[in-house]
Amino acid sequence: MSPPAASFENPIAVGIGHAVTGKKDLAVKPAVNSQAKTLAEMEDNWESFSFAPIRESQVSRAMTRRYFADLDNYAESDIVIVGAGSCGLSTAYILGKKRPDLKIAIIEAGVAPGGGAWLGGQLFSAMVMRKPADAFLNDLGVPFEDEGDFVVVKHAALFTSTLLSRVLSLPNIKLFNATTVEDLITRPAPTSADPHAVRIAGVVTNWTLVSMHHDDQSCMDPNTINAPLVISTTGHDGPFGAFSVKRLVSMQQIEKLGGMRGLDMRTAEDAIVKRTREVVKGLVVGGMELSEVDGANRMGPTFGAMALSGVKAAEEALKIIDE
Ligand code: 48N
Repeated sequence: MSPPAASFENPIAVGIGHAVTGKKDLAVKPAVNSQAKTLAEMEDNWESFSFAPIRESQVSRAMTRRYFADLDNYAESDIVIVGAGSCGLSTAYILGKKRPDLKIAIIEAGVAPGGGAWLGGQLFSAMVMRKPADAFLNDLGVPFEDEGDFVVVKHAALFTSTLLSRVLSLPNIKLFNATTVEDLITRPAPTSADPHAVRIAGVVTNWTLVSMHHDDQSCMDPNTINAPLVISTTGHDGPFGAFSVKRLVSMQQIEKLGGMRGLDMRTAEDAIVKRTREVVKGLVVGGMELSEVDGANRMGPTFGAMALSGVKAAEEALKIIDE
């Protein structure tokens, strides 16, 4: 008989015997705090060092209970953000701060969120943002060097890790990483112009490794999250880039993609921020995914438009949610 289930209240399961071996497990003594209370107390004291006792099942339960409680809680979300790159995270940061009453799920295909914002460009580390995006950095508390018309964050990872930590510390936001949105939930929303029009009503998800292998496996059915509003910021790059807008074309909700144009920093960033919007009912698109919709130019290694597209996407979302 396996040991009684541990619980959040009583984090200790006492081993009472192993069904398989029949041996009496050593009772896991009630956890005691390890001797040291501060790092200083540990120094030069390693021979007497020990961690508090643990049982492997406690670790499993500590992880799985929380994960599945989150899945249950966010199965009905107020907003789903697809893609945790610089635009998606900026959107989440603004929304999560402004509206602690909203339940926001972020779905990120990569194990590591952040998208293309861990490096400034190519393999260089400094991140450039053109003014007035420095206002976002000030709000976030990220230091930068002022170069007149633009500012430079000494390492892109400083921006992305700060933004990520702010977002993940918000109680109304849950990040599901290593998870892909592989389809959109739709509801009929016919209009006089299009009797087949739909509105987006949530997302269809799967483990990313599963989403990448539908061609060589079958019947790996997905999971779902219902939400009245989806904000798609899936970028233009990578295995799933521009996912949602490509799906809108295949569902015949938009006729065709404009296709991202060549690099022109001077026009690209203004266009992306200004055009961040609800592309079809229930779906706001921001960041570089938008360049694929409208045929906007790309801007290359300057990130102000990603941050401010996130600010605009949050604003558009609140207009829709509060309609
Ligand atoms: O960083 P990205 O790719 O996208 P954005 O729009 O947040 O930022 C774009 C920016 O990094 C640039 O491309 C810069 C400015 N360069 C421009 C240029 O001209 O070259 O983040 C998108 C995130 C990624 O983390 C993907 O893994 C994720 O979205 N993603 C998805 N997550 C879940 N489900 C999906 N279907 C999906 N598709 C992409």
